[in-house]
Amino acid sequence: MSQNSIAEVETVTAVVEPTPDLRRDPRASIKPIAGLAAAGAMFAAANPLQAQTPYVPVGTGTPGPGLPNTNSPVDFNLTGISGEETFDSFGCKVWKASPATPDWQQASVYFERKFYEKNDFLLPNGGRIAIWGFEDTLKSKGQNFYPSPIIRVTEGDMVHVKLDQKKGTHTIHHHGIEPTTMNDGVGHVSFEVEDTYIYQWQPRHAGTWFYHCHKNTPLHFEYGMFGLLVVDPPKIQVNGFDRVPAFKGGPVYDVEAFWVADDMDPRWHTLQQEAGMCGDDVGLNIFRPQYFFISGVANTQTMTNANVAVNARHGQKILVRLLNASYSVLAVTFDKFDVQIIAVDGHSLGGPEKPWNQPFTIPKGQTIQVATATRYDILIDTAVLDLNTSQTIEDTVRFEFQDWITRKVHNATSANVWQRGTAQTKVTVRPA
Ligand SMILES: [Cu+2]
Repeated sequence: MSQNSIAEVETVTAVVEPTPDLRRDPRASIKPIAGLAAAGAMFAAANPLQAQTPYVPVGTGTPGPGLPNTNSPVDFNLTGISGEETFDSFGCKVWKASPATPDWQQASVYFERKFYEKNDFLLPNGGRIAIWGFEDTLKSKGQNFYPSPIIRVTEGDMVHVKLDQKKGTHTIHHHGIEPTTMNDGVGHVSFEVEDTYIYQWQPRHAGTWFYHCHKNTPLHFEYGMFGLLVVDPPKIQVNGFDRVPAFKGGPVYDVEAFWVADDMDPRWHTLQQEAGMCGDDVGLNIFRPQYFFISGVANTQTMTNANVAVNARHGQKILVRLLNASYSVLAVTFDKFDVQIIAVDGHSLGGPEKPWNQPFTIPKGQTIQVATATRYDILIDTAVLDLNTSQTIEDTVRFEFQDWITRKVHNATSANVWQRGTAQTKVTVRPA
């Protein structure tokens, strides 16, 4: 285990080459950033094949079935499923266990996620902070990424995700996937994982989701226990090539980007795992973020960082998967491009499965307001934008982190850029 994430990012960089045609492949274009930790972290499962043309996303799991189901059977009398559930009887006495997965099926895709605690995460002002997250012990063992590595699967996969954790208790909630209660990772309606548990679920709808710990959720999420979860539809053939649309009947895209917004209040990163769970007041109603990140990149670096800034060519379609993992209202504005919202919270707009709704356009200069935990799938079709295709066009994208009550940008007048609740990046479209 290296001392901080910079080395880890360099490790990733060492095994991949930048894509020669500027097609954006987030997992193959990670560059180290001097003085900053964890850039590009969630795309650690580098796959050079993704540099191929045309772009075809690849799942991040390992072919199943994974491990056998050897833990002890569930005692449902001890879970929140059949037991009496009141705050006094259960609220801070959640069942802690490591049961076997009920209704076990053979997996087609297998993942491992192990709890990590990292006390020296480097901040943009040179300070250090404690973060927690999930380590992918199959694809990037020993590397502690923030946000945690992406889980990417295909509709209909039988997915197993083994949580392994050695400190306190935690869970994994695959947000929006809606598996059975025991596999939903919500401690208060089932159990918290004491040692290991294999979550089993089957995604039904392609889209952008995320996963996170659901124990003492506001705190564990703030500590960093989250990552993106992408479900792809089955491949289709376009002009003789395998392609993967955004969803069944949805657009095929050439360039894919991931923007995960997060903010950190350093005071929260000093609290204990169970702080506040038994009704004690530890100040979880007061959130004063001091640091702001897009996809693990501090706001001082997002303009140029290859894991945030997007590169495409005229005529290409760009799909941005945006998650607001911050506790602020996120305001996102494209200065030059009209963009289309084609899915919200993992649910496609339009297409054969959703004939009752439609994608909608956000004109340039108009702000997209994104609540906490919300995902927007943003399509930028450079072919329909009125651009001079012989020139390189740069669009500046502005992010504002607004206080959830006052709606003012956090620390807007701070003399320190790193402390202001703003970030910028750019989308560059070059001649084909
Ligand atoms: Cu946790």
